[in-house]
Amino acid sequence: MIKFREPVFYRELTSTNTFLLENDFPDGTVIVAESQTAGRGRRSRKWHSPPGKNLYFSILLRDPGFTPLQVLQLNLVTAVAIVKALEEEGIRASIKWPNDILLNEKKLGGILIESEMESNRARKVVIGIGLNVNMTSGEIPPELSDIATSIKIETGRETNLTELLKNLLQKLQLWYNIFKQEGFNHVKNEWENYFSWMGKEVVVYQDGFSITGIAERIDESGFLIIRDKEGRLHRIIVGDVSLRRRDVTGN
Ligand code: BT5
Repeated sequence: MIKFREPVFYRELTSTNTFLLENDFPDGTVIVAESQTAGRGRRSRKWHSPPGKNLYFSILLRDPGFTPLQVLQLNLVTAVAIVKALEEEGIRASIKWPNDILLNEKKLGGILIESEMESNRARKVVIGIGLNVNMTSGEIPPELSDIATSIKIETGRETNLTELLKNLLQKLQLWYNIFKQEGFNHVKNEWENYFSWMGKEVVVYQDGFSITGIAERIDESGFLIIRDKEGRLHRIIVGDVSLRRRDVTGN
């Protein structure tokens, strides 16, 4: 049974993920920062983390016993919990495989999971979540203005950060326990309900080459299955998926 501790708040950290990775906190620790000076995405990309407006937090799981595949699946579990929490706030977000949270096709949030493995089992897993909440369009740097959004920008509504965090942590704890006790299959069905690109044409960029096809489903491991023009199925393990700006009929 996974149980989180009461969140610990910091005014500023380099990165909530780094802070948990570099220190020796107990299982279930939740670290929240008002701002991050070196917020990170995957592959050393930057996470824009201005003060006071958004949520930046990380959760530590010690010896959860997860295999490398389960650590990957944790991305999808986390995404389901986030969209479920948002749904309760009246916000219908969707998921871009594997780890982006979208609202009206723009990026509302991201997930960064980092782990320390030993003999194929996770000794330490840090789940980092960044969610754009009350940030206005003027607070989004120009290079992100086409791709990023916030709850405030999309709904015009101000959200109470503490309440939202509480809701998110409840849902995350619930879904980690469902995942741990009942396995990924339970999460998979939920995940597919929120995958906005299901049945759409996508381009997958991977190590310098790309595959175009229809996003059909995710398999029992959580990998994305796409079907190309020749009808061949491709199983996508990691990579950036981006949707083509035209639908499948070419309109
Ligand atoms: C992610 O990476 O989407 C994972 C982001 C995780 C951030 C959290 S905040 C708390 C914890 N502590 C950390 O240091 N990190 C985690 P990736 O899929 O690599 O996407 C990164 C890309 O998203 C960047 O290259 C930008 O294009 C874009 N981006 C950066 N900041 C953004 C923001 N605030 N909102 C939307 N998009 C953003």
